Amino acid sequence: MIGVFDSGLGGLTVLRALVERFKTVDFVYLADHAHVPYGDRPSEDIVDFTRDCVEQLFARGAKLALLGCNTATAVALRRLQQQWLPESKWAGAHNVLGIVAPTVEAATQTPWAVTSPQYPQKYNTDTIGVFGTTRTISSGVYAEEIRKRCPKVTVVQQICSELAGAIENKRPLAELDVLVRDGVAGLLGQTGNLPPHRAILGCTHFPLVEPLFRKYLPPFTRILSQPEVVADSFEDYLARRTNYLDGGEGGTLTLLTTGDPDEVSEKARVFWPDVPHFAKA
Ligand code: DGN
Repeated sequence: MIGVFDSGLGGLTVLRALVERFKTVDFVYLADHAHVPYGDRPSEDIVDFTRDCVEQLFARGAKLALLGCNTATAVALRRLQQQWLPESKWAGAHNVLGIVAPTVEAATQTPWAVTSPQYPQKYNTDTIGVFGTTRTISSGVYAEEIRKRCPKVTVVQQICSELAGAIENKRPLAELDVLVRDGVAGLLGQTGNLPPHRAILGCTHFPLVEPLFRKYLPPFTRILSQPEVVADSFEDYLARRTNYLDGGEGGTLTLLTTGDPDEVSEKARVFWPDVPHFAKA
């Protein structure tokens, strides 16, 4: 059984891709609506809440917990992997993964140098653009991971602080359009208006407005679909570690929230129109 955690509902974009890909695997999703949003909380709180939720997923039979949230991955993953898990009663048969590493891996795959007739001389370095929440971008985790793999790549990052909340709260399309337009303009402004070759939408809410990013990013900027990329990476990972799939009936999906299940189920339809009902965690 695989557990997927998010502070709220953005992780459903990742969960949906996994459920569609792995039809015989059992999934349990836990959303921490009692504490959402994590964005403005101190790091220590984010680590504590994330650890509590991962423990709940393990207690419900998951052997592998995926942090289906860039913010929680950026702030809590290393602490959980390096400090908490090895000392916990779950050490050995359980593991915690995040979604930043597979995304960076896909974004830095070669060959991907693109030449642009628009910018023939200037365009001689590879650039990756990253959009994310304040927490994710200010953690620097994307820039760090990208530079570890490709030291010469230029990384430009842009905080889109209001976008995840606006998506979750079903704000009108025109409002989302302006937020994306401003975010893209902010990123392109940092590159001297030289567009990035690749763009990472580093927040699990953002795939829902990918067409708006497409509208404002230059046509040859390739946008990475994080849910797809994570599903691809999971496929490789699970093929080598089938032990994490033990302990379920096969093909079940359980959705849990620490908040109000009716309210959460209603909101969840923005992310997944025929999503099953949530239960109280
Ligand atoms: N969707 C979450 C992420 O991937 O970072 C952010 C949710 C939030 O903090 N509003």
